[in-house]
Amino acid sequence: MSQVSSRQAKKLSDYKAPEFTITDVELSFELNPQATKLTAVYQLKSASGKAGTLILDGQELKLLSVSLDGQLLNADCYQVTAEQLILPGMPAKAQLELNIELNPQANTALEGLYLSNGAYCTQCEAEGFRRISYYLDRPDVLARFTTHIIADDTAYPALLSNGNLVSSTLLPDGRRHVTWVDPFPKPSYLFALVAGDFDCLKGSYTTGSGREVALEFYVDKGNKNRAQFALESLQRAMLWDEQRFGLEYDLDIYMVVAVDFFNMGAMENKGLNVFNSKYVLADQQSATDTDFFNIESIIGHEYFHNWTGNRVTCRDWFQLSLKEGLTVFRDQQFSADMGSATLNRIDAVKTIRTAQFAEDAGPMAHPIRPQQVLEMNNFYTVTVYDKGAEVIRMLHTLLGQDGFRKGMDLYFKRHDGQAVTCDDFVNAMQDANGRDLTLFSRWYQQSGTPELKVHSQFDAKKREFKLLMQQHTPATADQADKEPLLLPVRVELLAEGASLPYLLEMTETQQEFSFAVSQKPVPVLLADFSAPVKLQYQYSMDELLQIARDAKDGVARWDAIQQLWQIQVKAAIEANSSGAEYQLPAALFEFYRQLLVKPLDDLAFTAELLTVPAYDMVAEQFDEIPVQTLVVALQSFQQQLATQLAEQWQLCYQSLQAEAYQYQQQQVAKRALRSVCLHYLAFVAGKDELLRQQYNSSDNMTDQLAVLRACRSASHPLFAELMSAFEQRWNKDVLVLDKWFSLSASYPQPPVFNTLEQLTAHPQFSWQNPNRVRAVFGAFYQQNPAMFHSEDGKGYQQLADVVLKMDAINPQVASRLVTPLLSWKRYQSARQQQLKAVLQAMLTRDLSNDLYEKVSKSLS
Ligand code: 0A1
Ligand code: ZN
Repeated sequence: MSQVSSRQAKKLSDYKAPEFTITDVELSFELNPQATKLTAVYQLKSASGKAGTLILDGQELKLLSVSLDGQLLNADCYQVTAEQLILPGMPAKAQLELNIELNPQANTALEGLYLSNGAYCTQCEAEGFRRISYYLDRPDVLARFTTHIIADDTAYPALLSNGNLVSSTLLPDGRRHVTWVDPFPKPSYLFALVAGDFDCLKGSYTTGSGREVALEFYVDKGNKNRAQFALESLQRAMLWDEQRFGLEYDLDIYMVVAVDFFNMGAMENKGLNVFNSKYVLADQQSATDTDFFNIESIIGHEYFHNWTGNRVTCRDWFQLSLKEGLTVFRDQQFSADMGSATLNRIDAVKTIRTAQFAEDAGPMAHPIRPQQVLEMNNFYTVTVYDKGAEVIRMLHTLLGQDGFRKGMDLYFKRHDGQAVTCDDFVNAMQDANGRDLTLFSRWYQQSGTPELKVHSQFDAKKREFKLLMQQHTPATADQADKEPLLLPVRVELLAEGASLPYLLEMTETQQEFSFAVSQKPVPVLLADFSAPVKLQYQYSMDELLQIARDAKDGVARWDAIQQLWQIQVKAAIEANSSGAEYQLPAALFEFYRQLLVKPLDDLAFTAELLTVPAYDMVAEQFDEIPVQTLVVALQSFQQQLATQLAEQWQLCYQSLQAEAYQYQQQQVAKRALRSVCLHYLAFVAGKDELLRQQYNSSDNMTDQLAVLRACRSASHPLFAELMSAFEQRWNKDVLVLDKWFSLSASYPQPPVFNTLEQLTAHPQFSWQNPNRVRAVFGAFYQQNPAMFHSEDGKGYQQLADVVLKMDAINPQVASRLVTPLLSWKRYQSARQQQLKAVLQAMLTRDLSNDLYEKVSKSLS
């Protein structure tokens, strides 16, 4: 656990270029579970050409010896602290050799070198390399790496690292010695090593310029078939990046290793990606359509990092969005091209409106380029990633596809092989397009969610329609003063059955835009969610229904329905306060009835329109969230829709017959609509047979899980029976069992507290494995608002206990799990007290920096 002295926040404004750099690194690992020996040899160079003090980062390392230019140093020639190795009088050019011992088996934080089900594996981003060796562990030190791995040949036939394999020798003692050389200079965070006994699925890809690249997927024994889809996704991603951005892969081999123990989704180590196995392994029996989608998108994401992140990397960690915002933007464009652009966009909007807006409104608010950080791992956030992608997307909107491409080309031309800043990226966009982006750059400095208030005026005589717009960004926890931003606002004007599109650029606090029209139009504002803001405009119910029917932009049509639901929620809360039960208006039933009788051509979009918004989408609209009222209202809406349109759900369901499973867009869309129908049918009495029938007869996980989810949402009596069958069927397949863990933890009734205890006692549950912990407790707080926020505070206490337990095992996981407890200011006073009490109790403990940063901020 960290000492008080290490709780030193780092600031962007303190950035200094390093005094020494490392040009070449040679690492030799002799693997052993408890005592791995590492010899690290660095070629060092001082930037100024002068001798000086070299300070290397290091954590939890056992340093055995230090040699300088071949001479063993006495221990009094250097100083070792908890986080540094300090070497005074370092010559301007030198070779430094370190001998270190590591204990991968004891590493439960999963940073540095650790064991995942017996296989060695590393995770170095952001600052994990310092848990492998003392180093200049910062992204602006780029070195060529050579890696030797020595391990028992029978137990660890696969010995992998970055770059190309240059030799492999069997030693007389039965161990193998392999050597990998990565010709591309890279920061330490992109280093990786893997050693294990895997099945390997092989493929290849021929680049546009005719080079053949070997593709290798390393997975647990017996899982080779489940990696096929990931391999094909990689081939699609490689082709897409050539076609869309002219970017080719640059090594002879690209490897992906799937491991069970992983803190995040995946990691883009040069030439050797390490993936959480849930984002590699899939087949129709064990994975849902959403799983397939996520695999393609994350495989794409990590591959796209090879240029946006690896070839051009970050100068410092404050610039994280340089690679992450841009790479998320690129993976979103890829997914849009592989499937439905509208549905992908809707998903991105949901993420921003729920998690990102909540982050802006909470104690951890930060700009996409944070200015101050205690623990870097806390800044792999929806703000840096997803709002970062929105900022890139706005550039794309402002410059157009061709202008954006010109900017990308210039960015690579200028910065290939460098570690740069977000300003360098914006400058490339600016210079390639001859456009001043100074005002736009504020998006990188300013945190918070802008509110965009719009009024309209119509002058029939002048035949003029005006939009009066005001922008205002409320203060955030980290920043009191806000300035106006450049907002690209897409608008459609609907009149006489036609729709006219405009792109407005708002640059001031207040602005007026006029349009020559012959009739009063209905304005479709912020079409395509063209800027990550909260829009306020007084729409009537009829206008929203018209937009839902007639707007050109699918996102705007969906958004109109979202706004309709928000109106219903507010009305239900009002009715509730006077003790009445709120009935949904006839016009809404009618709209739904028509959609069901005659679904749109795009069935997935139809399904999306027919879905009542989730709790978190609705909750985010409230400064003070009325938890139970919202839960009750949303449940009642679903019940009313289910009952009123029971016959239509049934007919629509029957019209969509299941076919032999394929992961293919039309089929995915059809299953999505079937699942929505089934969801409502679970709220209607007498549908047991239908539910059971789908569960038993379907040939794929998507349709089976749809039954379980429907039963869970409706608290249907069949739930227990089907869940037990599911558990028996998948007991040995822990990745699939995670779905069962999550469903169990999200059952919206009080027995869930006992269930949570049983789940953590399940033979397949492990506190050491982040996937298991997230499957249970992530689902509990994300998908079970009724129980997480239960009146007696039991849900909060439950999560707080788990967070503390996890902090001793894996601080990164603990720190992510604590998030829902931090926003105590958003609840009514009884809940505020309960939440504050658990946070205060936490702060009396010896916390990791990860957890301390968040908990202390939330209470300050
Ligand atoms: N760069 C990876 C995400 C990642 C970040 C941190 C990690 O460990 C602390 C692991 C992975 C990505 O964007 O995919
Ligand atoms: Zn990334």
